[in-house]
Amino acid sequence: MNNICFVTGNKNKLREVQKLLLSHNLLSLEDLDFSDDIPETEDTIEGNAFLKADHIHKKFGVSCFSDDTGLFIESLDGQPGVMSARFAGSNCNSEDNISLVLEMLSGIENRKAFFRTVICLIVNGKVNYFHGEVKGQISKEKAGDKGFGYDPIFIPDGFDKTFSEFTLDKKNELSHRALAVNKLVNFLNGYE
Ligand code: ITT
Repeated sequence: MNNICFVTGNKNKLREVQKLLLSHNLLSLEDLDFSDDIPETEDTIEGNAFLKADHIHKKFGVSCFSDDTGLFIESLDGQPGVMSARFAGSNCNSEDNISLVLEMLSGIENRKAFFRTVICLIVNGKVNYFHGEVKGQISKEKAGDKGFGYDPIFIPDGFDKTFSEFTLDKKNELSHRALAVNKLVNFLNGYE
């Protein structure tokens, strides 16, 4: 298996993963000429990761994997969690989501949070999951212009700057996604 499709419509995720998965020829959804929306209707990130990979595996018969990621904030009872993409409403963007988080945390001292990524891999109908988590804090205001999504307000433990102030390579040294992708790479390297 040399070709593997990364089932994502998110170009930033694709850029991060392309730098980590060098042993295989990574196909994008564009390469498959697929641009439909795959509804994420499950109530867990594992469930949504499965829906995305299963859709493409069934439609094209290719080996593929998806990534579903959530930001879980302790003092918001784990929100936005599985709702991370649509936290501020169905047509919202990352700016809206960030504004809502900062508003909900206004005046709250406990700003602990973690990012969690679940990768769902499907090869020949067999399903495998790989997880990655990184703990940190939600900053009081946005900082940085790199990264995407909630990166401008997430400060990983052990650092004093947000993921948006990290280079892509530095984020890839410690992020939730990198931890999960490294497990995927180990699995794929032992596969053939
Ligand atoms: P695909 O489902 O097509 O892969 P998506 O952007 O919808 O792309 P998710 O459902 O996994 O991906 O993302 C949930 C939300 O979390 C979304 O708002 C992302 O911008 C955000 N997010 C995901 N990974 C992130 C990361 O590494 N840093 C910051 N925010 C992230």
